[in-house]
Amino acid sequence: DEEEEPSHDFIFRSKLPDIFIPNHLPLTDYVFQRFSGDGDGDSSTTCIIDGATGRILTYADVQTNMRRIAAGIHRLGIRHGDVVMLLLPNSPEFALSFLAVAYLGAVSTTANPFYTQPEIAKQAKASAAKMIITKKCLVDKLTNLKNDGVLIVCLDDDGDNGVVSSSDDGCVSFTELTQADETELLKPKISPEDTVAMPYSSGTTGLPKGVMITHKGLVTSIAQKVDGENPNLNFTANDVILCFLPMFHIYALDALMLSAMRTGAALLIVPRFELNLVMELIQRYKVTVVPVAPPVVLAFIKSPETERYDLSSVRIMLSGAATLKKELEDAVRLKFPNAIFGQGYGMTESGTVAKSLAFAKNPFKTKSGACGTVIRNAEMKVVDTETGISLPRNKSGEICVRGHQLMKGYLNDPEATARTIDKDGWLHTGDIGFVDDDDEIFIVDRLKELIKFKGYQVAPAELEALLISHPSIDDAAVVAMKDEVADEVPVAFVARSQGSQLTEDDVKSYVNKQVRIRFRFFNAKHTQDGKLSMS
Ligand code: 4UV
Repeated sequence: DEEEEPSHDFIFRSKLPDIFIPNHLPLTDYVFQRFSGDGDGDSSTTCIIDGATGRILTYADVQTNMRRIAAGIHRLGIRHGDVVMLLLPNSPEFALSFLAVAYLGAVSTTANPFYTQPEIAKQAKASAAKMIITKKCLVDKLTNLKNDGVLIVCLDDDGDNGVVSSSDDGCVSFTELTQADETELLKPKISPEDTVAMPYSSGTTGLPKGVMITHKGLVTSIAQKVDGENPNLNFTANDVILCFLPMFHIYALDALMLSAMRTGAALLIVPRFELNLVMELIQRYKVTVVPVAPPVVLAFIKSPETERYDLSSVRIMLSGAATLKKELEDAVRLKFPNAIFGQGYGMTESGTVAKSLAFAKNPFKTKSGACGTVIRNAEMKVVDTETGISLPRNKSGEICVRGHQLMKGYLNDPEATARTIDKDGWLHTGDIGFVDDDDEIFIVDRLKELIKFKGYQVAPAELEALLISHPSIDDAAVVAMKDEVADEVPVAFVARSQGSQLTEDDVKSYVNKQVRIRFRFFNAKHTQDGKLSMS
């Protein structure tokens, strides 16, 4: 017992019992399990609503498209284990491409469509992507990669216009994929340990790395939320789940898109967050689930326009990806009279770590400011950051998590993998927090370098490396500064080389050619002990 044997780890678990998780299945078999054989799903129900056009895809449409696109990319030479980059804004095509690549046993590396040309090239090369699925308006950023032999598949900017044309810019039209003959492709053999998704994350330190998420890992993560008699996150076939959070990021991919499909819910896909458009869509489609990140919560709170829309259909609002202040949580509740509000806590490397039990089918009472309770079929401990010894309830330390949902490791980086997942299988999150008497988790600080700008990752090491590469910069240090809107913003301390007249604007324009990161700037100088201080 944890109280009597302090020499043993204090291990925290969900209040929900463990369940059977069919994580031997390939991801797409698992996700559409209810729609196959004697499953109880009705394939004629809505799976995807395209918020941009109103187009609807049923569960039957999505599975047919998935198999056709899989056959199409197979015909273009993509095989089991090959990497395909998805460089797409939120769209039905993002979902279909991801599913098709998974169905084929290949790997999707997802990238932010706002990335600059060098950022895309870096990820495409590091992941050895053989194909990039993207939109016409982004193709210009891919010229060099195309010249290096990467296949570019391109969606028309207005979506799929049904015209097959291998356009003269050397890109394959996406329509060619959706019109492929699915019977050409034999169902590929997939092992649960095969990588299916490879988003990039800097983790606890250093530069962004490919996070190898397996079929088994994703199936486990989805099941931990939405499976069982009393699911932790009770999505049902009657739900309309709004998705403006970026689908290239683990939060939307795992906890929204795939979890929605597993339960037979409808996913309303929106390309980007625009407050009034989002409220209009909530009203029009009677949206029941609104997943957000803290800056969106703030936008709702500050807007007087919320009064103009009928938001009464919303029964769940969940926030994640960054710290949400208790006051914001309390304030946003008032805007959604019928919604249960709660948080989720996760990480690219581990999928969902915690979810509020207020979202369970048979819900529990929860507290404002908590980021959930550890998901079922998993273990959590909190360790002293100096000694590594595990701590009891109400004591803050580094949060560690263990279970089949964790990543397999970082691509080509066994050292970084070993630093993150220890020999006993514990993933060290780099987050500081505690578990209270009711099993609720509170995050109070961050041990790792990572900066979270509006919930997006900014790796200080990346920005520092770039700054130092400037001939007139001697040294640079990047840290996080608290910000009301963005949660955190990166701040760079820059030491100019002697005699340099370099201005703040020079530095910003140099950086912005390379990365999309916006940051604040301070002049700095070296102190005698070799550290940087403000000048
Ligand atoms: O790697 P990443 O960018 O990943 C995320 C994932 C968020 C998810 C995932 C699945 C869910 O079901 C869900 O609800 C949310 O953000 O960044 C990971 C780091 O972001 C911080 C924390 O420092 C993580 O290590 N973070 C994520 N969620 C929270 C958070 C939160 N609720 N409160 C405070 N910090």
